[in-house]
Formats: sequence, structure tokens, C-alpha cells
Amino acid sequence: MSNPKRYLITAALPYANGLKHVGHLAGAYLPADIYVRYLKAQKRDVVFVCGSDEHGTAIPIQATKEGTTARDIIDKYHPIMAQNFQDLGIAFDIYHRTSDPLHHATAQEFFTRLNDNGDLEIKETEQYFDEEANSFLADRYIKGTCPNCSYPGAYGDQCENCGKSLSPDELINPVSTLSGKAPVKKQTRHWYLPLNRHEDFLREWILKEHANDWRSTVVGQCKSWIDGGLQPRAVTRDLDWGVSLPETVEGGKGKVLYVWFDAPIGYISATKQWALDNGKDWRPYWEDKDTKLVHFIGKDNIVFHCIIFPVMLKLHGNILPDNVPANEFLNLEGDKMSTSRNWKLEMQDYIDDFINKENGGSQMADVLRYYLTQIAPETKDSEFTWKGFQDANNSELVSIFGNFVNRALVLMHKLCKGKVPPLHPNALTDLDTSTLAEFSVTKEKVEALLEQYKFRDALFEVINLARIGNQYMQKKEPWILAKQTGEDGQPLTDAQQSIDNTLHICLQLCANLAVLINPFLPFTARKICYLLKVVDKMLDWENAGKTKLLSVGYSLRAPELLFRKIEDAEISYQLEKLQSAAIKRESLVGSSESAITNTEKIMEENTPGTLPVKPTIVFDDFAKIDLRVGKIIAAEKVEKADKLLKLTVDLGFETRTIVSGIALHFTPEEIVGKQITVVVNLAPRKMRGIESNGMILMAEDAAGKLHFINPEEGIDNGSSIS
Ligand code: B3M
Ligand code: ZN
Repeated sequence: MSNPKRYLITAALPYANGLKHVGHLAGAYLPADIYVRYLKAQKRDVVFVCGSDEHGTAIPIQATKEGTTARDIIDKYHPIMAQNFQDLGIAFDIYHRTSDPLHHATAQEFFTRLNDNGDLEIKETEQYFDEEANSFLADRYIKGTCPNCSYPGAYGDQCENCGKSLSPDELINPVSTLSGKAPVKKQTRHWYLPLNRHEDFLREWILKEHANDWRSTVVGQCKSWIDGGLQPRAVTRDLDWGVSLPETVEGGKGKVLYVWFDAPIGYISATKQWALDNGKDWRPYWEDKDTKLVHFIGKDNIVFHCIIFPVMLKLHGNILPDNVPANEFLNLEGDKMSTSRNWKLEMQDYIDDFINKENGGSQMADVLRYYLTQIAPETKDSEFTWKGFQDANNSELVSIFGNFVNRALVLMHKLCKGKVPPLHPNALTDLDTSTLAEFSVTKEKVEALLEQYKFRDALFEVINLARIGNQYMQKKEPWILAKQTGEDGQPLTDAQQSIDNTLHICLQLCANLAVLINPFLPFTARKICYLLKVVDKMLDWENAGKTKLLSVGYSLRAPELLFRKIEDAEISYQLEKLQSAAIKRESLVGSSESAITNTEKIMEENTPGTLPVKPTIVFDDFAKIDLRVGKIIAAEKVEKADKLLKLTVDLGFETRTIVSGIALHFTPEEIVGKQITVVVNLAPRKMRGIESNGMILMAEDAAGKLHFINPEEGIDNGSSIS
């Protein structure tokens, strides 16, 4: 198949209602970026667009939470999100925003064309209305009891407890979140996209034409949607935040486009803005059939990108996506990533802890890119674990990839006077030739996999080439040959020729690694170019597989490590941070649902309360716990840990330091002098660098308030409790 004339690559527009986590990164942005970097290295005509999704109820809801306006929310999060992507090497050609007037105009024009052509239907319906707030209620603004699991806090569009999608009519005892009152039904008019008219087209296009080249998970989801019966979908809302209906539309006053109608059009407005900024014509990217349009998204966005938006594009006269490589979900340490439960790793946190703190920290951006690609949820959900992250870095990037490049440079300096040694054709062994042949074999494998959006397999092949390099070097042992010296103290000719050939091949392999790793780890690729003293142009894809990228006699820089080891302490710090953030959220919200399913809880931050009774134990189990009366004689806040207090506790027989997660409930001053109950034989544990020796027992009441378990007045410190 010949290459298309141009590419338009999109990555889902993230809602500008909060910071995005690495699950988002792994789902859409990273694979899209890898693909784009690969295409650009091939010098193909490609535009990579993204931007903030600044409409929908998610924005005003966040504004209410933060006590500010929707406008302030998008203005706050849009620039941070743009910066986060940049810090992690996600190189959009444009990161636009849907609040931009150009987008509003583009979305209105789109709606008008469909409406004028009779492609939309108007229906009068009854909808929930809050009389006190004088406002129709978006699904998210209605709460009630879930008909599926009886959870009392379900939203009108979804129950967050059991995950079921709902419509407001299904909620039991609905109330408006604006006024807290029961809403009434009121007549309203909306515009609908009659998907039912397009069933034949969708069946033909997805289930026949793309049955084999789209991921089976994507085709499967589309099939069940189509088989479930396509219904007209409302594309307008009674809201005051969003793209207003064009003024020319009769009865459209006070209504906005549904966010899922306007957001994907954001890809088009972003392309327009990019074209304006670069003196280009945007039209062929959306209108010429010789453009390959690819949408990178997470699986929760499949129907919008595979069914609804394509129908809109077809009606509007645009091209259709060639592929929609949607990823499944990335879990974190045994549980679903969740912003509301604080079980997540935000890009910002990673950037703060690993990139901004370190000199030359963008290398650490590549480490995250590496691990996320290695565990990419391409065919099924996968899991981020901090241990896995550490292993991927230490045993692959450091020990295989970085180690190979480093050894090649060190040995070249030691055994070849710091210059690229010549290749002696007469002295080539079978191993030399077969290793050289691996360059182009790897290139072809990587290329084929990337074209099929199989990023994790492609990355594996690149690392495998480094592995081959290490094995080759190990077998050739140039350092041993260097000891075979003649009377003059120089290596024998045969030996030197073998050394030259080995290091020549190793260095050419390093150059190949730079070209091949570039789409995945762009910072590392550039660092290798720096070490090899070549310009970044060497990273052009046409150079992959070539065996003469570095000229003989060329002097190279002194080696520098590409990756550093990640220490155990860094990993336990991240685990503790994750757990304490989740517990903090739990104790603030008073939820009985545990966010910590498979990692150990931090001992001080136990949350009792409405938890179910634990399994029965025998007396001996209980007797193992040594409980004593103690007295808090000093208390202070722990730096950079808003939840922790460092307590000094008098136990009668000794004085101990105990770190306790109660800082949100008590000030240090109010607890000094209190007598408390302490578990004194709990193994010590370090928190924020402070060793904690014991645990304070606390009771939590229904309102989530913590209370000490005080013994009777005046009992001696150290008295045992049983
Ligand atoms: N903002 C939903 C999401 O972030 C939505 C994507 C829009 S893509 C056009 O998952
Ligand atoms: Zn439910």
C-alpha cells in the first residue's frame, strides 16, 4: 500500500477541569506522539493536533468545587496541561482550546450546515428543571439513588459506585444539586442527530471495511452499539456554558451545543489555527481523500469517535478516520485510577518529583515514556506499579540500553583512541556480519509494528537490538584481545583488527539505536546524538538499518550515562505518597470504600468507622498486640506532609517518636498533654524520613471526626491495656 499524501493525527482533547494522570498519557497522548515522531522522522506531511476541551458540565462543576467561575477553571488548567505535555515530550503541532472564538465559529458553522441540510431532527421533550434555580438540569446536576446498586449519590448520567450509565429518569428520588430540591419536568426543545438513519453506513464502514485493520476491542464496542439499536442523540443542551447555538437558529436561544458535538470539531478548529499560524491551507487535511486521519483515544471515547463523529463528518462532507487505535485502561497498584478517589499519578506529580528536581531531568521523562509504552494497555487493561517502573528502568534502560551505549563509548576511548575505528573487511567474522544484518532486520520489524499501532512490541524490538549489542560485545571480548600484546606492548595486528571491527560495529549500532528509539524516547535519542557528535538530522528514519552512519576516524565525546538507577527509597516514597493521598481523601470524605486494595496501609492512617467487621481472630492473635497508655509530651507538623504530625510520647518506661496521620484533625498545641492509647510493638516505619515507633489508636465518628482513646484520668504512663 502506498503512503497517503498527508496525515492528520489527533489525540483526545482532555477536559480542562483538573490535572491529568499518567493513565491519560498512556491512553492517548503517548502512543499518538510516538506515531507522529515516527512519521515525521520519515519526513511525511503530518499535523498533530490536540487542545483542551473546555465545555461540558465538567467545567462548571469543577468551578463550583473550587468556588470560582468556569472561565477561571479553564484559564487555570489549560496552560498547566499544555506545559505538562511539553515536559513529557508530547510534541503537538498545536495545543488549541475549545473556548477560542475560532472554535465557536467552526462548531456553529458545522451545526448550521447539518441543520440546513435537514440532517438533524427537532424534538420537544420534557426535561428536569430546577424551579428555584430557574434552570434546566444537565444530567450531572441531578443526583439520586441508583436503581442498580441503591447507592444514594448516583448522578443522572452515571452511578460512580457501580459504574452503570444512567439517564436522569432512572434515578430514584432525584434532587437538583443546584438547590437540593426535587426537580420538576418541563417542556423543552432539542436538536437530535438521528444515528438510526446511518446504520447501514456504519455497518458497512466499521463492521466490514475496518473489521480487520481496527483493533478488535474497538470493532467489538462499535458492534455492540450498533446491534443495540441506534437512537437519535440530542446534540443541544439547556446550559449557559458552551458553544451557543447560532443566532440564525430559531428557538435556539439559551441553548448550547452538547459538548460531545463541539469537542471533536475542536480537531478541525485546531487544524485551522495551525494553518493560520503556519501559512498553510487546512482544507486538504479534512477534505482530501488522500489524507490519513487517525484518532488516538481511550476506550471510554470509542462511540464518540467511531460512530457519532464519523456520522457528523460524513454529513458535513469531510473525510473519515482511517483508524481509531483506542487503548484500554491503565490501573495503578492494583486498583482503577481515579481522580475522585485520589488514586492516581498525575503528570504534574511525576514532573515535580522526577523531572524538575533533577538536572537534565528530561531523561526521566523518557523513563516514564518507556515504562508506559512497555505496559501500554493496547489490547487489555494493564497496570502501573512503582516496582515495575523501577524494574523497567533499572533492568532494561540502565542495564541493557544505557549500559550498551556506555560500554561502546568507554571501550572506544580506551582501545581505539577516542575515534571511530575502521572496519577491516578481511577480518569480519560470521558474528560480525550477522550482527550488522540485525540493524535492518530490526528496522523492518519496528516499522511494520508501528504501522499497525503496536507500540509496545515495536519498543521491545528496539531494546532487543541493544540486547543483541550487549551479547555481541560480550562474545567478542575486545578487552581480552587488548591484552594480546606484542613485544612493543601494542595489541597484535589480528587482535587490533578484531577490536576495531567490534567497536566499529558497536558504535554504528549505537547510532541505529538512536534512530530507532527516537519516536519512543526523544530526549535519549538526542543525547546519543550529542555523545556521537552528530546533528539531530541523523535521526531521520531513512538512516535506520544503515551500517555506516558514523565516519571512520571521527572523534566522539566522553561517555555520559544515559539513565540513572532508581533507588528503593524513591519507590517507597511514591507508594507512601499514593497511599496517604488516598487515605486523606477517604478520611475527609468519610467514605467506607477502601481505595487501598492490595498495598499495605500506612499504620498510622488507619480509618475505622463504618468498615465491616474483620474476620474472627483467636485470643493469641490479639495477645500479640502490646497496648499501653502514653502521654503526648510534644507535637509538631511534618514538613511537606499536610497530614502528618510528629509526636513525642512518654510511655513511662521510655520516650518515643511516633508519626501520626492526624494533622488535618488536630493542631499540635491542642494535643500536647493528652493521654492516649498506643500500640507499642508495631515494627518501626519511616515516613518522610522520620522513623515512627508505634501507633496511636483513634476512633472515627460517623461525621469522620477523629477522637483519641483516652484512658481514665491520671493512670500511669506505660500501663498495659488488655
Ligand atoms: N474531553 C473526554 C475525555 O477527556 C473528552 C474527550 C474529547 S475528544 C474530542 O475523556
Ligand atoms: Zn449504582
